[in-house]
Amino acid sequence: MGFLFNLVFSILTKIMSFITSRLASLWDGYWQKRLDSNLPIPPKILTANRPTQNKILKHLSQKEFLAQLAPQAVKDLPLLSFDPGVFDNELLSMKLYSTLDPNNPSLAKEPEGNIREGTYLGTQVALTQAYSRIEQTFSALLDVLGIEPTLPRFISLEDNRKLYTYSAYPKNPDGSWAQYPPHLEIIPPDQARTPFGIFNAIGLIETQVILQKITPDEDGFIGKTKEWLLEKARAAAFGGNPEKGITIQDIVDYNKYHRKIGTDINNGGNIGLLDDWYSDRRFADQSFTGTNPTTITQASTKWVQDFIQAAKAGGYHKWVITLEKADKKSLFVQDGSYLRKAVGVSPDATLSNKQPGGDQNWAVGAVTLFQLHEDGKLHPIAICIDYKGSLDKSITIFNQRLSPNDSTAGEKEDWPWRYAKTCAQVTDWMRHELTVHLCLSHLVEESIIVGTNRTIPMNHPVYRLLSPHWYKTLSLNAAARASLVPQVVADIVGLSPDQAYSFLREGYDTYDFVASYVPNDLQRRGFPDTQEGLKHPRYKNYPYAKNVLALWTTLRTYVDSMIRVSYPTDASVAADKYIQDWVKEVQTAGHMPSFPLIKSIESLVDAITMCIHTASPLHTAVNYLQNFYQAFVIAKPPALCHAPPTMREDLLKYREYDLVQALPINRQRQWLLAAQLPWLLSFKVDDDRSLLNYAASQWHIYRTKKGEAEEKIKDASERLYKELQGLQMRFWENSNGMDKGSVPYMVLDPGLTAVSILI
Ligand SMILES: *[C@@H]1O[C@H](CO)[C@@H](O)[C@H](O)[C@H]1NC(C)=O
Ligand SMILES: CC(=O)N[C@H]1CO[C@H](CO)[C@@H](O)[C@@H]1O
Ligand SMILES: [Fe+2]
Repeated sequence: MGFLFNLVFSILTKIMSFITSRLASLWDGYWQKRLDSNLPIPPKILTANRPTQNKILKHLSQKEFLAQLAPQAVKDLPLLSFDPGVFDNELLSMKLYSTLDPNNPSLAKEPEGNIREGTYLGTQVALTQAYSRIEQTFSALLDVLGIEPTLPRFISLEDNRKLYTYSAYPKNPDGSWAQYPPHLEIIPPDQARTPFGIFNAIGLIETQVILQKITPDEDGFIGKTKEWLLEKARAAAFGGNPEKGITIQDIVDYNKYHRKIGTDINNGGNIGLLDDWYSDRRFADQSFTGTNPTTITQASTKWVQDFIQAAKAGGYHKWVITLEKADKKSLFVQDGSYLRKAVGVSPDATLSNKQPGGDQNWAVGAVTLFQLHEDGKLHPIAICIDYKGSLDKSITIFNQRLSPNDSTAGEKEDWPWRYAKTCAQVTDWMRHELTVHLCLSHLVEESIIVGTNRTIPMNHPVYRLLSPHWYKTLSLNAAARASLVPQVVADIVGLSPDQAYSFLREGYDTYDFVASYVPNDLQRRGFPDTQEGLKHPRYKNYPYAKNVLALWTTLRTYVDSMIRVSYPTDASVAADKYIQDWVKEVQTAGHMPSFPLIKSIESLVDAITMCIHTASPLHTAVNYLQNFYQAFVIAKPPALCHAPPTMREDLLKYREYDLVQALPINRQRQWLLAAQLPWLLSFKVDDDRSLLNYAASQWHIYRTKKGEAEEKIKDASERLYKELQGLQMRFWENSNGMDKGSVPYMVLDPGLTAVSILI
């Protein structure tokens, strides 16, 4: 009996495993199916690591999460190390490194390698390496100047003031507008006395040569992909459907098989792999958990009235009734209406840009009205596609779906509405990349770094508390200013370079340091400023708010303990000459009048917490999801590729063809740059540069030190580690607490949160 049972059981097991393996190979076969034999073969590494929709949407189980969680006790965390030479080696092997004669920079030899013949992967690698090269050039340059030295040096405050000067702002000495907010001026007045002249030339030539190489011209790159696209267009034309051309589905399919290697926290997955990437739900969710979860704001009474008026004018009777009945507190906006003012043009100006050799792009300042329902679902109600001074002078359309519970069946084919959502994404692309990310995170931090270096000695407690959060920021920003913005961003947005710089300045000039403290910021945007308040189910899909507030509280507690080691009383803060100079310097030379007066422990702790928040949690939230939300370019394009409609009636007639025309679908260079930028900037932070590892490292340094102050620092570091480790678990819960089918939100996990702005 037992024998028979065993036999039957073993046969059944064999059959089962045969079926499973057949199924698996069928499944594999399905995924490995080539899209088109004309296309380049995706690199193996990509084929092996292809996140599916299910994988992307899967939250780790508690068991899985616990298995990879950092140890509870700081002493159990192994410290890791880091290898910066990797990219250099790859760059050398690709022969993309230009050879320069330091005595005569004009004798630059072009790199031997040429990306034109390169494969898709080659292009990715090359851009990364080029970027890394540029960044390293600036590091080396700053190193020579004594700024961000490879090995720490002690430099007196007096010398520091000579080294660190602010760039002119808001105008240059010649009267022209400054391009960027006040930043480190790296051209010393007397170039002859320093090796800077040569380094500067090298840096710039290298930057330009490499960027030219890796930004292929129209005929250059990914030959087979281009042929495939053209073939598609031709086939469609000859097949009698010329107006169809390439469809959005083609791009979706293409994205399945041809993506970049996963180097980010989502393993290379992107929103285009979700079947409903274009839906209202995914659109709305991005205001809460996308790359820019920081600007959704409760609608003012004026906005509500204006939109009700627009609903009446457009004949959307159901919306008029719904909006009049709605709790006004449930209405939120993403308000891009300030765009034209910010770039310095009149309310009815056309915003368009064509760089030499590039294509024409258009920019829009869209305003989106949302309703946040009691069950936590955020629903887009209406979109003004481009605000021109008032809603009645602009085009506004309303969603056909009144509630998030309405059927989603018609969403895919609702082309006018999809076009409007695309406009909103274009606006948010600019606002996110240029304002929130570059200006309010990278450049605000830099301005404070320069002010600190100019006023606070290196052995001062404030300097020691802040400097670990400034690792790499200055050289990285210098690289971004020299290359990324003028040579990449300028080419892909619908603003002229001057308009883009004006937009940056506006971001800086309207920045309010104190109002941006996390609790203040939540409050001013109409959200609760306590964990208790955020527990309401209404906020279940806004884990960014909960996580960033928790990090604020934790960091603030830590800063408070650290500051109290050196400052026993408010009077001791008020009497500290360096702190007082610091405030004055940032307010005046740094042109940040909202930087607070600091006369008490509280105000000092708040200001320092804000500096760390900006460098660490804020930057992490707005930086590391770029690949996921932007590499699939049509989901969030940087510009429109066709002029927006001027009449509402025209928009209402839009078909797929009109949307396709507005997307950079047939513009390879633009597509490549728009996909590369987020890919490049989303490289997952090295473990040893995380906030968690920072706490652990500091504890390791202080663990054996004796002395009252040292012990306090050791304890504060241990507490910080412990709290951050606890937050890992809470953030996992917050992520799981979202509605079913949400994209997990773990970007602020303290083990993934970068300690500084380093990319
Ligand atoms: C959607 O449906 C659910 C379940 O029936 C309900 O609880 C919720 O209130 C509805 N939401 C809206 C906004 O109508
Ligand atoms: C000499 C000096 O104080 N330099 C510091 C200025 O700020 C940068 C940014 O963190 C530090 O890395 C430097 O050490
Ligand atoms: Fe960044």
